[in-house]
Amino acid sequence: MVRGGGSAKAAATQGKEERRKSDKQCLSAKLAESCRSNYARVRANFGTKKGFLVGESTPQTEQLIRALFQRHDTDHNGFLDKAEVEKAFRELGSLLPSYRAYRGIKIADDNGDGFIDIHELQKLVQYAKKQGYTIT
Ligand SMILES: [Ca+2]
Ligand SMILES: [Ca+2]
Repeated sequence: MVRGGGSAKAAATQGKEERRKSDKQCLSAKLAESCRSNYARVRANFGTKKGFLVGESTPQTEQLIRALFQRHDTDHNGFLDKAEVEKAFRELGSLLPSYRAYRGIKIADDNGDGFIDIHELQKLVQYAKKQGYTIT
């Protein structure tokens, strides 16, 4: 019996499904080794495409950093205070989050009230980007 192209397609779909499942496991279980190699493979694939090279800054990086800062407005008052900025830098992997928060606010806080509002956020994002923080 000759197998048609249909079964090959079905197999491919199944493979995709499995991959999606394993991604979900990575997120929920945070269980390391197999997931890490999974991500490494995905990243290696992306690495060959322009714009996904490590260290290259993309608009996407900027958006992700911005989103991260916005997520750290934990009291949802529309401003980032120093503690919130500090937590954001810590999540970015900063070794000196307190110092980064101090510097970042000093640079970005145009009206000098000690808080970062939505208009000042762009400067803070630029500062973070300049320090080489990236989100993958
Ligand atoms: Ca806040
Ligand atoms: Ca301000």
